Amino acid sequence: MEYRFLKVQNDGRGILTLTVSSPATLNALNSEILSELEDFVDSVSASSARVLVITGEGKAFVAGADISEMAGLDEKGGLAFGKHGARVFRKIELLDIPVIAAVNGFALGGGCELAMSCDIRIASAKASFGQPEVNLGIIPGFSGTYRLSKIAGQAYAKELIFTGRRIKAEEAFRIGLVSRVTEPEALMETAYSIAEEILTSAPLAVSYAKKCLNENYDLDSEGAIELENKWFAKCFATGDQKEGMSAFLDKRAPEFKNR
Ligand code: CO8
Repeated sequence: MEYRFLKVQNDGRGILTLTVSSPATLNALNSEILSELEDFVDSVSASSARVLVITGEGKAFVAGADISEMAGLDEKGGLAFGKHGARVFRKIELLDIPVIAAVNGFALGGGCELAMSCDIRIASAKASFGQPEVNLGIIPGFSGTYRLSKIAGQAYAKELIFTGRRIKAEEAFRIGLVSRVTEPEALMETAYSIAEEILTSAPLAVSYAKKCLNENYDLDSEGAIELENKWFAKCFATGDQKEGMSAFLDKRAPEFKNR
């Protein structure tokens, strides 16, 4: 499908790149972009892609939800808009394949929430993050209160959300919001080098690891340990486990078949 606000690039080897592209409004997410994003994420689920990289065009990753669209909403409209974004971001989080946010610039409000729905976040030294919603009379509405608390701890999330303060990439790194900070020109190369490393791993094992990590996020220790036992055991029903271990013992490179 052709998109108005999304650019999709397929390297032909399993790495997809999605660029949110509405630079005149710093890639702010309106309903139309969210619908395109949802359609794209659904298509990724049905594809043979192995890694998805998400970035933004120009000086922003995504500068938030579209304030001009939100300005006219009433309570019912706010609920619908919030649910739309939260649903799309949850779909990203639940994709079977790893998703890397390559944060090139402003990741504010819904933009920070989009990044937090990705599995891995890396940032350009020029990037900045924040949940400035209180400055507009609202609170984060695309699951930011939940995910930021989980990622950075509730005290930090409360400080960031109550103040609406914008933080630089280095601070985002210090609090664990991103796992690497790169020179701006090295951002995409770094994202692709992580993606390349993932491509050498057994695809099903990566997908089981993601499911396990996602599912144990909300469990207590007993539940999380039991869940890991379940996913670990399931690996032994795959051809990739047989191949991975045979290849190691035969001292050759594995040829994973994703089954
Ligand atoms: N929505 C709509 N338009 C935007 C947005 C946005 N979030 N951000 C920037 N723009 C537009 C500007 O209005 C401007 O348009 P124009 O050229 O027509 O005046 C253009 O983008 C360029 O922006 P600036 O001139 O402001 O660029 P600067 O480099 O000077 O500043 C900033 C960049 C600091 C990013 C600044 O644009 C800014 O503060 N933007 C708003 C950031 C923000 O508050 N984001 C959070 C929005 S709220 C949100 O995301 C809630 C998510 C959950 C929603 C749930 C709903 C129920």
